[in-house]
Amino acid sequence: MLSIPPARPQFEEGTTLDRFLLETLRDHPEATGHFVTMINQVTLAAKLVSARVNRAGLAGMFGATGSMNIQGEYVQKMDVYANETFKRALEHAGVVCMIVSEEEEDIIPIPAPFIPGHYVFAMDPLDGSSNIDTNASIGTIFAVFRRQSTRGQGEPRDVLRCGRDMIAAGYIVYGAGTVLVLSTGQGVHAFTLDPSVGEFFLSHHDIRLKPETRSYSCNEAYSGTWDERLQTWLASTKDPAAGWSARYIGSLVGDFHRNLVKGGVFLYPPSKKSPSGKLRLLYEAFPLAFLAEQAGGAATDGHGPILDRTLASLHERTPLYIGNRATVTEITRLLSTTT
Ligand code: P6P
Repeated sequence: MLSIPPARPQFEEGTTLDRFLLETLRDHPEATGHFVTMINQVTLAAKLVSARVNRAGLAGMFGATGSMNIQGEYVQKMDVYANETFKRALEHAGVVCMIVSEEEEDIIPIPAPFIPGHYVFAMDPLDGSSNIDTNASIGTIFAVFRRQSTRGQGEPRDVLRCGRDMIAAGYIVYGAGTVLVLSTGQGVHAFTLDPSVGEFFLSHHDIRLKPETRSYSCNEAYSGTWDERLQTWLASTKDPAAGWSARYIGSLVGDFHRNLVKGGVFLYPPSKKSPSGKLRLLYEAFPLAFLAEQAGGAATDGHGPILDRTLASLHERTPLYIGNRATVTEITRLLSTTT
């Protein structure tokens, strides 16, 4: 009679992303293997982009391509590489019915002979690209919806959705290490790439935003054109007794990741330069808001929760206040009161 080994901790050291997904999704009968396949393809693309980012300077991948994207931003060589790498990793796997990318104006259909799948994948393939040449953290951000149409190529109604319809969200931050942060609605978990074996291992289980951290991230150079109530709040952080510190990388993924791990709030308000805010609702604000709420934080556009918004156009922009729930709530209340 074989003795039964003692129960193992569910998420012991050395838990791979694949094992984590299989163990956490087995209670979701509706989660077909397609979702795990999709995330595995995301991790393949992440490893390829990580390897290229880490030697961008050696591979002639610094700098701009000379062309401009839909956002009116100069496209960096690495942007193009990341965009193509994630598309190629996903389009053939039979798991997505469309891809939406910051780098492309229109919905990206699934090319023949590949079969469209259950999910909508929206991404900023390489956020923070202006930092590529400075070796600062940059990242890929993604949001996942289950399609509403029943078959064939995805339709606009599959992606013009309310943020609450998202079924998963995540990002990969390419920094001192490569870390994939993911939530499927059961908390936020981070997986660190061990490049020596090419595997993502669970490194942070159930991340919770630290409510007590008084750290803010914003581009203060633009604060002179912000709403006066926000300028008053920003001025209040200068009181030594208030105990605030400021951290700003200028790369949304890097700034968000620091706040997720250490606590803090990120602000990108409307300004004269970006009257509707600079960040994009679908593939930046939606996924990070999903993660922030799953980690016990909050995300608003200054009026209400980002996740209550419904997307009206693929690349629409939004103001974003995201991080510690108390601070985001305080700022949103300030901006909602009539002066
Ligand atoms: P600013 C990077 O270009 C980006 O889209 C985000 O990653 C970042 O948070 C923001 O722009 C920085 O904008 O106006 O402060 O340079």
